[in-house]
Amino acid sequence: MTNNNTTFADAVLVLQNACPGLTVSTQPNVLESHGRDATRFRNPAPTAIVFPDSAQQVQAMVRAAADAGVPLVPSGGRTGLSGGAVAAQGEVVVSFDRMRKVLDFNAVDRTVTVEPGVVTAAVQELAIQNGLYYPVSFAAEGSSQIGGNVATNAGGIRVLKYGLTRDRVTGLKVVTGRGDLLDCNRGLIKNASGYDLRHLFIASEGTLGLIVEITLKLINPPLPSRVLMLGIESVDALMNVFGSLRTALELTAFEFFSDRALAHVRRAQNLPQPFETSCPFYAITEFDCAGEAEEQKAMACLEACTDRGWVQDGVISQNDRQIEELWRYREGISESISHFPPYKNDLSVTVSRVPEFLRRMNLLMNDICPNFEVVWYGHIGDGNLHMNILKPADMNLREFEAKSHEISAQSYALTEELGGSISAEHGIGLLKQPWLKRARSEAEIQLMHGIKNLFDPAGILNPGKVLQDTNRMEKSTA
Ligand code: S2G
Ligand code: ZN
Repeated sequence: MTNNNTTFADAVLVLQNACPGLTVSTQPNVLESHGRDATRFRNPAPTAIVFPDSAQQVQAMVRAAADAGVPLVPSGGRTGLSGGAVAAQGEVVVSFDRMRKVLDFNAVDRTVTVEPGVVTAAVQELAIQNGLYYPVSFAAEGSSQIGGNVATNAGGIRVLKYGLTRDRVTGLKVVTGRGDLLDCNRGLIKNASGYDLRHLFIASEGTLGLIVEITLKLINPPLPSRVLMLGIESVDALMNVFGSLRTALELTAFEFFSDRALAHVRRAQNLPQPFETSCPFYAITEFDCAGEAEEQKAMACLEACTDRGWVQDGVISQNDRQIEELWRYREGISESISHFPPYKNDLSVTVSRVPEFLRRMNLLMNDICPNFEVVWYGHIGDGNLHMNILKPADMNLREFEAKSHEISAQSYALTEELGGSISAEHGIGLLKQPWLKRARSEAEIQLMHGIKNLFDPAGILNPGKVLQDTNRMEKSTA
């Protein structure tokens, strides 16, 4: 039921009446595909999927939904990893698949303005076609949508040099839960006219407003780069190599993964052993290499790291094809373990705390869940580590989630002790909502509820995501 006893089926009529021409689907296969994201811990159960084709349709629809108390779940490329786009309680899913227009490219401002349904890779391609570069890059970029990237502040592999999606957004049009259309910052570089509301909506996961237009700042194309893949003996050695390379070179990325991650991605993608030596850890790093000078610096640094025993073995790319081949070892990991499925922990600490965090978390995992396979990979360069617990084949999903939840009670307490976050880039969504208090103080959570009530007084925007839904409490499993 909605707030005022409108049944969800009637609710769809309410939306259609308010929004003539609105495309609606209740086809079972569409309800299934569009009622979820990339997570598999909740079964999709939306009432309908609506496909608005303009900001005006979104506005009319949100106003009607707010009046009738119809919960709306925004949905982009459905690549999310925290259940943020899952509709498991009869909500109406708002898909942006029909809002895929590139509205403007400005060569002087070096900006592109797009609708939320434009795929990330299409923005990257458009930048290249205009002699520029959109630097946010990650494995799902071929299907994720820009609106979802902004809603979760997507990071990816080159945050070390280029920052996150937030750093690229210069303008944002958003329909709030009141149905107001806000035009935040209007593409300006400087604008000191009060609170920058743009930054409230970025990473709000569709709980404060529905993003209907984004202006993104593009940059000069990167210098030619080279990629090193290195076999590393220990966590301390990994951090020593990172420190040495970032001192000697301009790094764009410094990623790591464990030997287990390598085994999974090699099996799934039929990749050869990268080099002769097998090691507990592997690093993949990319650096600007305009010519001979940088290459020599890289080789000298590598030699020094090898002499110190930090690097056991390694390979350097000789051409663009090899750059792509080496990145496959890192970018293919997520896909290679998705079938288990994994219970994903997207954790971050300050870079200086990575060694202690990795060491203590590994000891904790060995102690409390020695029979679970834990696969590590992630972005050492920005302190974001992905700890994936794989579901054992003989354990059912519910039991696995319950056991993983018990593990989280301890792993998130350790993360909190080290001043870290229980969600670095995937968002809180639905699945991490019970653990929000591990990353944010009670005072902050209360303020977030106040902000939520201000922008979405009817509580219809993605209820139960990020914050506990005060209207329709999902039983708290914390
Ligand atoms: C990564 C992608 C999703 C995952 O590979 O850096 O953020 O599997 C992830 O965690
Ligand atoms: Zn990541």
